[in-house]
Amino acid sequence: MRVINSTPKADGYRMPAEWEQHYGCIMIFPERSDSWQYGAYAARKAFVKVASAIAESEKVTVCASDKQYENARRMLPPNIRVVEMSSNDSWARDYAPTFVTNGNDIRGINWGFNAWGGLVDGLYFPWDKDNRMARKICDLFDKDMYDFSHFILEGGSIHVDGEGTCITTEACLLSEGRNPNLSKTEIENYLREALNVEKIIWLKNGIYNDETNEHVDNICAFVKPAEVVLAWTDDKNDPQYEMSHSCLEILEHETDAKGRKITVHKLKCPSPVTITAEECEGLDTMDFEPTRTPGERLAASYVNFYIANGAIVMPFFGDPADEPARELLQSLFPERKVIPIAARDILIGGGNIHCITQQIPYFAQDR
Ligand code: KQY
Repeated sequence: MRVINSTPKADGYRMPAEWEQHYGCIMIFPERSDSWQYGAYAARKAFVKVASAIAESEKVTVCASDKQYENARRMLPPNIRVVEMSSNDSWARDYAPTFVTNGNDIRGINWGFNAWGGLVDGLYFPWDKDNRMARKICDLFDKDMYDFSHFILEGGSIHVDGEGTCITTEACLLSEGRNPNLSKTEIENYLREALNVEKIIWLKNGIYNDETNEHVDNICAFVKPAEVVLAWTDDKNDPQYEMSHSCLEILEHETDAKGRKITVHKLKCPSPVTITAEECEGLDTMDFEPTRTPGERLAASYVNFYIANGAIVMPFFGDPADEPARELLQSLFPERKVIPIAARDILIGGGNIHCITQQIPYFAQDR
């Protein structure tokens, strides 16, 4: 693996949109017992369902620790590749490489990772193994790498349309724990160079109580050029109401990189999902403190879906809003089968299906 001493923009590489046909997906097998209740047993089952649904239409590689390797190999179907790789947790979107393509070759971007805020408001310590994963995965796929490790960014904090537009949130990218010495303009310049975009749309915030400092991939996602879905609620008493309305206001007054107005599809959230005492009982402590407390609201949103070549793999929460959300996504992606997965056991870890999957574009030898 070569470390490339320039930028994707300078070399004519760009981050593709998630709906573009692609090679496959990377995931990381869950294990840590302070993130995932009851020793991550139920989380592993949910991850297997997600991986299997994605593998119906593209290649899936799952990274598992030495301890979990045999278990992962046994639980995952044979068409899924399992490789041994150490990590601190299982958020492939955030610290597997962000891949860029020139239409033929692909290269990875290695962002700096500090567990969503480092010593300011990070979610665990240490994060060194996660921070090494982008390099290891570039090596695994024999792909060259752009080194942006001096810039802290997680893959879940950006969404692109593949045509020059990036959406992100101020709450996350301007947070104290990431790049406190960079101005908003400097952060924009990093995004322009790395993703090869011309326009960055800044939403103010994301989903209420989202511990990533409100990643965009939970609140708003492109579904096609100049069209997004936005997590929504009509309940004025819900703190999410103001947050979603503020995003709508921004999106309605924005255009994308090509000057198009943006169509917004409201994707109604489930009723607030909270963690139970029994689920909290199943979580180990971190630094002698409980990681969650009974009644804590989890950042549940249907926007956190994955676009596979032949499917939309979306979270279900056992809520009356599940079915309308499925119908909306099906109408937006008529060529893909929507596959709902019961996702509570993933949500307890702090994210959802988009957060645990990272996409890999096609590269020459696999076309
Ligand atoms: O991308 C994400 N949503 C990751 C959340 C990490 C939570 C750690 N408990």
